Amino acid sequence: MNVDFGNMQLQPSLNIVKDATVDGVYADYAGEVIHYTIAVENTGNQTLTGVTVTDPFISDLQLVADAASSDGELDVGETWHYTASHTVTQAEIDAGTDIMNTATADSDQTDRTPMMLPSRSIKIPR
Ligand SMILES: [Ca+2]
Ligand SMILES: [Ca+2]
Repeated sequence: MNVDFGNMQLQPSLNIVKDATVDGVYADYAGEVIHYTIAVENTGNQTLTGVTVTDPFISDLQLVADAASSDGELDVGETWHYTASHTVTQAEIDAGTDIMNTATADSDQTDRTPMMLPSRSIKIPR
């Protein structure tokens, strides 16, 4: 049996968006917590499975459990949300360098080019 898919091409695609917030404009003391929200959207035309988000800088990355994520499949047009945080260290304050981190999203269907998000920086006062 032949099935004609016409010109339909499978184009798996992910988009990742991240935001970082901290009380006030700056991370200005050790122990202050930076909160991250990460959203991963299926911008292609194929259901994505095995979706992972990694960020070596933050340790408590958690998928928000909801109707969209509960089936383990990131459907076309669907967005999964993640939360994470980082507690500012004295060493980071002393270094005076903006706190940057980079999240990467991947899936079974998009394994050739993991989607990397440009670093989002939190300023440390100088
Ligand atoms: Ca602050
Ligand atoms: Ca789903």
